[in-house]
Amino acid sequence: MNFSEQFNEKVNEIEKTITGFLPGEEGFQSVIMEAMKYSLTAGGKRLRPLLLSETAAMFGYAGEDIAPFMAAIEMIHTYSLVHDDLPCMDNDLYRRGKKTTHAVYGEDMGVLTGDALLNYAFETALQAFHRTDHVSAVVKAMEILAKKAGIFGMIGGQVIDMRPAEGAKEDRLMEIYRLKTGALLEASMMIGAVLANACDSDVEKVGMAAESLGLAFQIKDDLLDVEGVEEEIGKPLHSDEKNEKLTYVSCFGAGAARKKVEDLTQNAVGILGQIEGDSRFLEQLFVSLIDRRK
Ligand code: GRG
Repeated sequence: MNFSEQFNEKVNEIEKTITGFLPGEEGFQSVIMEAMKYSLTAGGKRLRPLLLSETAAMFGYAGEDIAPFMAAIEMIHTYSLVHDDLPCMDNDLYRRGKKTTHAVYGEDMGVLTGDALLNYAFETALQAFHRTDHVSAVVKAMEILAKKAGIFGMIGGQVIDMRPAEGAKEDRLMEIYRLKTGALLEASMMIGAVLANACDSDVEKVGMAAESLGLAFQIKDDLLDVEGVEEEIGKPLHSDEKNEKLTYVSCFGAGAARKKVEDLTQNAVGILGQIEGDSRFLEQLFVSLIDRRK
């Protein structure tokens, strides 16, 4: 099988894994379960659960404690998008070619759907304790998940991004990207490594590779916002300009941004190469993201 066949097969499996953890639609509050399902099944690339399971696989691990974390990280990612689309943040009506959650269910339910996904992510991840003999690895994975999603990770990055710029432009931008985008990619790969019982130095290297990948991923996202194809991306272009956001492209130009995406990706691949294990699929995945179209 070539890379894209392997990729499609793995993503199809991930779809089943993730939807299998969704709560049943029941009770007077069933609209919230419906909205959680709507947002979680709206057509994401599933990059974070894929990074998680493939990092574990690189270390030769495929235990049952992985699946709850795969679902949990995608729920956290989805909550961040649901909240990011709200009128008080980016105020977007379309994502992935579909109406955003608040556009379908109302702003009140949009807020609550994000909250529900975040909380349910931890309820889901906790199921890993019932699927492992290696409790300390699951504790470590929970710590990574909580920290990287929070004020020292994704939420922290979003806070800096929402505030008027202070200090050096490039440093500030990179810090936003490292936290807002990179932190969840780092969490995904580090959790995979931790569950696979990788040594501390390998977990650290995996984190460094993911950090570099995260920066590349966000700069590519900036590029897609100015030169992507609206029908492929599934939302209007130029949203950064509309929201007066500084981006790598607006600061340094599209050419410099493309070069940066390649350099950061090669750096990430190089770090993976320093780790013993079969990293071929992950390396191909990293490189494939340079030319992603959505
Ligand atoms: C609201 C707490 C809170 C955080 C918001 C993650 C984020 C911070 C905002 C979402 C918008 C954005 C540009 C995030 C940067 C990360 C990013 C590029 C997300 C899109 O990830 P993909 O491309 O999404 O993996 P799909 O649609 O494939 O799931």
